[in-house]
Amino acid sequence: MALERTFGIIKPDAVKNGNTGAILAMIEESGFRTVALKTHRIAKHEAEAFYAIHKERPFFSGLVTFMTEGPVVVMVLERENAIAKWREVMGATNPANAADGTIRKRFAENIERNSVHGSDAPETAAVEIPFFFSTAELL
Ligand code: FUP
Repeated sequence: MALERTFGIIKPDAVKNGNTGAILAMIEESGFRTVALKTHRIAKHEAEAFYAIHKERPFFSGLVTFMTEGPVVVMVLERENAIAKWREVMGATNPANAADGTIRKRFAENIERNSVHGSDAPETAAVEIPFFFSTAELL
């Protein structure tokens, strides 16, 4: 199977709580190569654009406030079947439903402050990767 790339974020709750290193270790132990990785402070207009698909949802403004409250780590991860595998390692959106051994089960506070983001399909990854990374950063 061919290598695939996905996009991930270590969200403000996890960075603030000092869980960045543990999450990166879980990523590497799961066989991903980090193609690109950097810290970033997401601006309000960036969060609104990134989550535009949710703009009519009741949680949208809280989500934007949360994603802009502190620094995040944005990253591009590569392995076979990367998109599905990263979603598996992350666990369910709501940590109450996340499987044992997943990042969200271990670190997430609740459905909003849920520690990590991952692209949910190839079309999403194709938009999310260039949202945060230039071509030169991905060489
Ligand atoms: P996921 O792909 O697992 O990140 O989940 P969604 O795309 O459904 O939701 C994106 C983000 O919106 C979640 F990570 C957290 C937030 N959210 C809420 O705050 N409340 C909800 O009820 C659903 C999602």
